[in-house]
Amino acid sequence: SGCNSESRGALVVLEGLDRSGKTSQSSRLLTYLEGLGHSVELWRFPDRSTNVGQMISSYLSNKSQLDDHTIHLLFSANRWEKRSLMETKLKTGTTLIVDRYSYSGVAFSSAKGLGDEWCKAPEIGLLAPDLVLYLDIQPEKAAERGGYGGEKYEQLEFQRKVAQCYQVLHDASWMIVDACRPIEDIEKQLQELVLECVMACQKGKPLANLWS
Ligand code: 2DT
Repeated sequence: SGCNSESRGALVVLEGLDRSGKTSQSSRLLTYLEGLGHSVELWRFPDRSTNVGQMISSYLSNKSQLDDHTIHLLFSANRWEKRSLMETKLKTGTTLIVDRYSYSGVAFSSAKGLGDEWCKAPEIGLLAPDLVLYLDIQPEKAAERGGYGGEKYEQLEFQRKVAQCYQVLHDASWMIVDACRPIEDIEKQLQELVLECVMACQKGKPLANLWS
């Protein structure tokens, strides 16, 4: 199934509101690609394992307070500190399934009122995803699924704003997936989209930088 070590891996990002199913679909994709014999890893942002990630985690669990601009830049720094490893993995043929990325960064901060362009600026030069899978769900429907934890941002009113902010971020790399269908149907659709993307990257689709 094309495990040619000369070819690069794909950068696949899952985005969507809280409770849209990103995390469970990400792990299903991992299992699927592993099953086909691909080299693949599951990543997520924020990556709470680093020093910066711990500051973010403390902020999200309301243990510390930070100015909106400051936390925005920390989220971005948390991606920058992983950029070179990300590039190495991709260039050596590993596909990365990434649960949240720069789009979460821009959508959540602009939902607080920070300007779009200001929010995008620190993301310039990070690797551009080959495919963004947006799990589309109405904020009210997501809230009905229950299980909002106690973290910052996990409130219906704020999620409504985030949903609006995601809307303006769509580009050619996005696929909007209806996240209200049965979980297996979504899984199947994602498998097809990701496989096609992985093939395109194997065939030499160039790696690009944000925002392109
Ligand atoms: P989870 O770990 O449950 O996905 O929640 N966020 C995330 C931002 O505000 N900016 C970012 O750059 C990223 C990656 C989304 C993490 C929360 O942090 C928000 C939900």
